[in-house]
Amino acid sequence: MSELVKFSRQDGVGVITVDNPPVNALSPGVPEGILAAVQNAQSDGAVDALVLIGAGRTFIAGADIKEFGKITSGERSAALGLAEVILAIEDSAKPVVCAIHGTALGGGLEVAMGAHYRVAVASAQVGQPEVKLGIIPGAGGTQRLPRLAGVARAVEMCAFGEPIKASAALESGIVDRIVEGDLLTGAIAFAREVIQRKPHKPRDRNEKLGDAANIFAAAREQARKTKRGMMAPQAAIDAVEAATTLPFEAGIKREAELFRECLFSDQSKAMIHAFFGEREVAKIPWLPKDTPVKEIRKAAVIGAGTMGGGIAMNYANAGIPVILKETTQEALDRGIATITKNYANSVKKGRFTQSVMDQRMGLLRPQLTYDGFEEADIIAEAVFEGMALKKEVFGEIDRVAKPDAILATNTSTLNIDEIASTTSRPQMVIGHHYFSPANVMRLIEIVRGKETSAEVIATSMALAKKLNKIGVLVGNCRGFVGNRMLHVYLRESESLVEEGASPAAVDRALYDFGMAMGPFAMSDLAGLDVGWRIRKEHKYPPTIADALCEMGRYGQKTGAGWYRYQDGRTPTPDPEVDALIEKLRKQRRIITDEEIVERTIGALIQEGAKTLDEGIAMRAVDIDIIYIHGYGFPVYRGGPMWYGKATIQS
Ligand code: ZOZ
Ligand code: ZOZ
Ligand code: NAD
Repeated sequence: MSELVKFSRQDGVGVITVDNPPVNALSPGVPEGILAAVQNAQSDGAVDALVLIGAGRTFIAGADIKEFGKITSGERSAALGLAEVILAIEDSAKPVVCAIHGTALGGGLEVAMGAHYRVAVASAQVGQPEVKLGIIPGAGGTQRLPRLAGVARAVEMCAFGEPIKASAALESGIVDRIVEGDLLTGAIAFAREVIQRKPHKPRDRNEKLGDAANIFAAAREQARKTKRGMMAPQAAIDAVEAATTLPFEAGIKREAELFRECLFSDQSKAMIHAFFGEREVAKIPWLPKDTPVKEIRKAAVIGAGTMGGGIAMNYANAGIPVILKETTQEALDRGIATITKNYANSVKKGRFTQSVMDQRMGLLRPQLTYDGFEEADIIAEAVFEGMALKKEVFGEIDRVAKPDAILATNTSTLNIDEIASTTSRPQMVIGHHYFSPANVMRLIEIVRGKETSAEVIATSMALAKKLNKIGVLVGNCRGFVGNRMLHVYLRESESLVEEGASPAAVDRALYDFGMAMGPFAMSDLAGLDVGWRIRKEHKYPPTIADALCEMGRYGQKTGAGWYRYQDGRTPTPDPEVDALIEKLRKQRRIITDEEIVERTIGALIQEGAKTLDEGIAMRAVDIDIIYIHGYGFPVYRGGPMWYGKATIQS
């Protein structure tokens, strides 16, 4: 048996154990090992049934994603041979039971669906998350899943990629039993129960394929909206549809064609880059692995505006009690009202229950004083953007915070070292730069000052994970990485308007490029007054955005900015803005979408390269992850640096 797959016998049952840490991926050697074990078992008189299980923390979490790059570069042949291995499992004359704990994902679930039965512990999850990598299941998943779980469930899992819990898998027929107690013991007992039954091949089970009416059109429409610009979700729907129109073998062939198209696309390369990038950014090569990490049990946030409220929600969502301090009752009430509205929206959408909302609200302590700050393990400042105010606030925090508290600023652009210099402990000061809406966007730019301690950095990275965010460590300069790039991107966007484009045309071109929002809608979301303060602070030349602020148009928060907002968040072009632009613009010429994308995204890429040269960004992938998770850059383009490189190469 191969090193990665072990075989033993217990109670007349052959136990095949995949042991390929950390996630038992189907790396070279694993499919071969499973195949050999299944084949040997057919003539093994001491074995009447087989159990396939994963060692360590999980069942098989999928194909080895690192191998995909070798296939597309031609280093390896495209056939992973997995489909044949799964057929061999399915054709076994002795029943095969897969025993699932942790996650059975992608190729892992496909292997499990080749078996005659599946049992799982209650905490297990199963899924076909391939679309998140820009591909579709390529080893029969789109053909066997609808046969086990019905077409609707299969479309949902293959096209949208979210895993489901064991209980839902049981209900939909993917899993046959939930095992209480030890999984292997339960799986062997189950295998012994079914020894006398003739193994029923999943590929022959056609009874659930008939309920497909309207499912595909509705799923395609939903994917167009929620997976905008991505080819894999549509391909996954096509592949599941093939299961309902073609015999199994032809369906498998169709799936393989679609899988190849996706695998060789630029989209999947970009999304695989982002998958590994999300993990890469957590690794800070120069930070010793044994750097102590402080536990964050209590938090305090200063400022309950656009950002402070969202930051406080992040702590409450993670179960950490959080004080929220403001200067006036009115501002505090407004902040709490926004938090309440955001939570209530999520409850209304069924994201979580009212009792979860109540529990989270219960963790928030709104107040106007520094009472209780002495107990906080972290104090996060999110007051107006102005050095004088930040210094004043940090001076106050320094007096009330306990000695080992982390002092974090959410400043967008200001010098962390200058802020730290007003405290008696600059080593405890760091930037935790969140992105609007702070409760939604997953990025935290973690900005280190020249004196920030290793422990504070390590704790900040660990805290990001605890808050379900992605922390990216960057250096200190005006705007750090993300906003330094944003500055040139917004400046270029405004230049396009000055030359003749409308804000709506610029936004639409960039939305069509794949950005979650165009630059003007995004500025309205962030608050035009924030940029205004920044420009005044840094003495930048006046802009059209400044003129809008002078008219009291701060964006979503005042119901008007570059656009008008009748119902809170939906932008509508406004003749008042058109008139202002007409007055201020320098020329009027026709500007194409190509020019818009080239100039704005080009500016991002160039500035990104500078932050890299200067060592402000550690790696190009850090910039990519910052833009994907902080600014809604399309993941299927891999981030600005990846996109820039790909565009130059093509
Ligand atoms: O890691 C989490 C996860 O979600 N992994 C990805 C699961 C996935 O997408 N599976 C589907 C893969 S694609 C597929 O299977 C295609 C298919 O249908 C086969 C097609 C056959 C082709 C036929 C050709 C004709 C997971 C939930 C599993 C665990 O999360 P954690 O937070 O506990 O751990 P992570 O994410 O930090 O991961 C730990 C280390 O493992 C690496 N890794 C994870 N999944 C991997 C993988 N490496 C290779 N392949 C995978 N599938 C991960 O990068 C990380 O590594 P380090 O070095 O950063 O520690
Ligand atoms: O459109 C999505 C998106 O990602 N947009 C890009 C946002 C972005 O670029 N943010 C960065 C701004 S820059 C920044 O923050 C750095 C900084 O320092 C700036 C400082 C100076 C800037 C100068 C500018 C002049 C977005 C996530 C917003 C919405 O997603 P969808 O389009 O998919 O729509 P939904 O309706 O499905 O929303 C998803 C969840 O987000 C919630 N949400 C949306 N808008 C919100 C909001 N929550 C709070 N406040 C808002 N304004 C929405 O409710 C939903 O949550 P669930 O839980 O209910 O599903
Ligand atoms: P905001 O105007 O919405 O909120 C600031 C809040 O701070 C106000 O409610 C104000 O009353 C309060 N405040 C002022 N002085 C205070 C004090 N001494 N003590 C307590 N509260 C005080 O501004 P915002 O958009 O939330 O920005 C806050 C900070 O976050 C700024 O540094 C900004 O640059 C940064 N930031 C903003 C965004 C964004 O998109 N808006 C994104 C990232 C970072």
